[in-house]
Amino acid sequence: MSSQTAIRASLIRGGTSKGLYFHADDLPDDVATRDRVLLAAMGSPDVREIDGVGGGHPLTSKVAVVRRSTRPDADVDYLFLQVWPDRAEVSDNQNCGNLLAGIGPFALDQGLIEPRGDVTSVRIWMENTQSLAVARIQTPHGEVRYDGDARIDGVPGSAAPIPIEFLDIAGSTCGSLLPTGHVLDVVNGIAITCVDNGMPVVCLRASDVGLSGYEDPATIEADAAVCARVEELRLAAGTMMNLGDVSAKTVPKMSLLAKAEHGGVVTTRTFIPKRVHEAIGVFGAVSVATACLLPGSVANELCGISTVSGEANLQIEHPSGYFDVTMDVAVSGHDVNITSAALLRTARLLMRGDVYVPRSIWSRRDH
Ligand code: NQM
Repeated sequence: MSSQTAIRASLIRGGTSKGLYFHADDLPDDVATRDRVLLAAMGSPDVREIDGVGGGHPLTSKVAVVRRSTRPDADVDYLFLQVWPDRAEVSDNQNCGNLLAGIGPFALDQGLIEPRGDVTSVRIWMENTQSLAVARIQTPHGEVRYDGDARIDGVPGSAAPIPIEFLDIAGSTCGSLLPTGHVLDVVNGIAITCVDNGMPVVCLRASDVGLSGYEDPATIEADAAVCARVEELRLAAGTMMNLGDVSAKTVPKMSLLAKAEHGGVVTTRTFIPKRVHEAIGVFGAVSVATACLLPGSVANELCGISTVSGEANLQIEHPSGYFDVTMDVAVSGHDVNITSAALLRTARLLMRGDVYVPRSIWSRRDH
């Protein structure tokens, strides 16, 4: 008998992240056992994740669990799990819009749904935030097409475009778009805007913590005093955003803003939360773009956009380029409602097969 348990899995780049994608049925039902299996598969805890397939960074230590949906409005359900590289912890407290880009290709590839013509719309129920996304996947000749000429910043080369649309993500984690009830709060003397349009994010001026906002991620991570100050703000903001004690949580994200440098609306450096993102998360970008449209927010003051009803295209600058977000905006009096958001991602299947974990961690016969 083999000393290892083989588990069906695919390794997929989704947007600017990378992770293992599983059928829910191939993992243990018991959450504690499932988490031990995922930690072993990724090689956590170990900063290099040398004894697993994780990449030693939160952006490359991710898992998607997918099943056929029983909901009438969805094709598949998607649960995102963040596997911490450096500590033995698996967290479901946030969503991931980057791995989301790989869900349609995975579901089609694995026969969880059938292709429908040259482009298949896949309706995805995002379990972490209890909200829907629709991703349009290129399926000429009944197969997922991965090559194409769509480019996203943070990924070399080009690939098939995957446009994704969200309808109802406002307040999906914190309960409301403005979880503190205000567009502007002051914490430790620093003005912040707390927003949740798919991801809880705290926007603040980079200059308020002594940065220009144009530094590269490694320079910011090396500045222990800045990191401590940002974390202190995050802990305070987390409570104000109805998230409780966030010391062990991956939300809220902290987005340090400065005036746009390259023609976008604003420049961002985002703590996710202990590392600084090389780009920006998908829902993170949607939340920052939303803050840009809210009069009186830290972001709006920096970018000076006057909000109008209708379609708004916003380019959010980040350390490796731009993130384009398109939103439908409805303004009524002082209220600004974002009725939908859309963006472009790409994804690529990198490997399909079995990932192995020691049998002592999970023997499928115990399942
Ligand atoms: O905000 C990083 C990423 C993410 C999450 C993070 C994401 C999102 O870049 O939707 O995609 O903020 O933890 O994958």
